[in-house]
Amino acid sequence: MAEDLSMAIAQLKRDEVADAVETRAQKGEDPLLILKECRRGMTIVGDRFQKGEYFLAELMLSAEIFKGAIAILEPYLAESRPSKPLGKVVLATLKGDIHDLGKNIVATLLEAQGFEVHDLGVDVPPSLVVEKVKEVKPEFVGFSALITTVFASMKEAADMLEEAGLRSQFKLMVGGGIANAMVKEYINADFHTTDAMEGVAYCMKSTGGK
Ligand code: B12
Repeated sequence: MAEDLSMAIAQLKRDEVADAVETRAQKGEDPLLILKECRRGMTIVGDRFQKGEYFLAELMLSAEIFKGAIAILEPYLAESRPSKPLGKVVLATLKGDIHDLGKNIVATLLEAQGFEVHDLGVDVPPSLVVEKVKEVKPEFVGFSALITTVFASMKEAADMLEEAGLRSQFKLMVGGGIANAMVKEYINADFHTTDAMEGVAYCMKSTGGK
């Protein structure tokens, strides 16, 4: 069953994916597990793209199919939203990178846990992050990074935040396909992950939640 959904995404079967996600969510399956399988399918799409078996058109179609799956899952993911905000989070995919599917998932999950999320979008100039941090004074800033060319923008944003004297006021997280210990160290972040739920757990723990 799990294989089926990943493969349906990998094979770009839009209707099959939507049907499977809807049916399984309605049956009460954990939406996070369903999401994980969808993501596995996207990894296969990425591998095929890298091998030259898929082209940009297929990448774009996979993104549409994935977005459809998220739209179906969103109400299930957001079910337990508490009323009082636990803290504020500024999220961004920085200049040079337009991938946002992962960032949007993190935003949904953080909101579901009661965080106030300020999502700056994609291809965000580092100066905008600094402005937003000054304005909302978040406890967390999260960068989403999928493509290696975004390293420089993330470093620039982190340095600008440091120079503005803001860096000690929040925890910096980096997530997405290229987030690893080396990237974390390079931008002097506090936390890195390739899993949205780990990011949410980190925010919960840091704010004294479970
Ligand atoms: C879909 C896709 C696209 C779509 C994006 C649509 C969109 N709205 O996002 C489109 C078609 C636009 C696209 C374009 C390109 N893409 Co693309 N794309 C992908 C693909 C297939 C899937 C990415 C994805 O959405 N995965 C699903 C999400 C849910 O996973 P995720 O982002 O990792 O997020 C999870 C976690 O990481 C975490 N997370 C994410 N962010 C954050 C942030 C925080 C704070 C936290 C806590 C957690 C967290 O939460 C999520 C859930 O757990 C990947 C393949 C892959 N293996 O990733 C390639 C891939 C990322 N793309 C790639 C490339 C090369 C490109 C292009 C340059 C292609 C081109 N020639 O034009 C352009 C880039 C344009 C640009 N300037 O950004 C390469 C990048 C290589 C590299 N390392 O630099 C990849 C890896 C494919 C490959 N194997 O070659 N792409």
